[in-house]
Amino acid sequence: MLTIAAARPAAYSFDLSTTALLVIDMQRDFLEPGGFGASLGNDVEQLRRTITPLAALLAGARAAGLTVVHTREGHLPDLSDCPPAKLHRGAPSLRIGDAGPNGRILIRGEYGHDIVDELAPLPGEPVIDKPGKGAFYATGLDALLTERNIHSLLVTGVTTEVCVHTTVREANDRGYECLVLADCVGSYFPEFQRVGLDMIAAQGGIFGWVAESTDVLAVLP
Ligand code: C5J
Repeated sequence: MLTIAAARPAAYSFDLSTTALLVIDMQRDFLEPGGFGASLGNDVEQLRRTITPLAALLAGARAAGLTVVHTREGHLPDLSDCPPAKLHRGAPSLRIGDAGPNGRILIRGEYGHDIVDELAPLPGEPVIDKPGKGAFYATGLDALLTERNIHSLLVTGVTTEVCVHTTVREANDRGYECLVLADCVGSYFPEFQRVGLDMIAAQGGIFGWVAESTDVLAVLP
């Protein structure tokens, strides 16, 4: 067992063989100009600070032999898996499926839908394509983790209050113990980043635990 004493609200213990590093939606569509995040009026620079610590954590996790799972939010080219409520919401400059500088917005197979170069999955690392915010909804993630006897998740990615939160809540309800790495999750809104992390660790860890990636790297073999 490895233990992160500095985790809040209390120490977090995990076993390498039953833990996965989950990397949520580190896609160009959220982290680079011209994508879905920018089309909603967001400053993508707010998310880009996660790339360097996450790349270091990814390298450490791979070296330690941890299971690594990536996710991508996006839709089929015919949008048949995109509910109208999602497609028509708000007033983005480009909607899901529209042509943007990185290809069609949030469409599987397009350049913008893929993961940023710095965090590219290695061959053999599962990549879960998901149509929703939560990584468990309409995907094979739960089955994949169950098959590998994984019950602890080190959670990273974007955005903190949307896909990270939704996934952590889904995971918590399914019995997974989630440690969210604060420096490896990002929000377009600094106040949501702070409150989003506080909400996870509040009330005795109502959804999980929070720590820094350096805390994990310090205990990995
Ligand atoms: C959003 C996500 N923010 N990956 N998606 O729409 O958090």
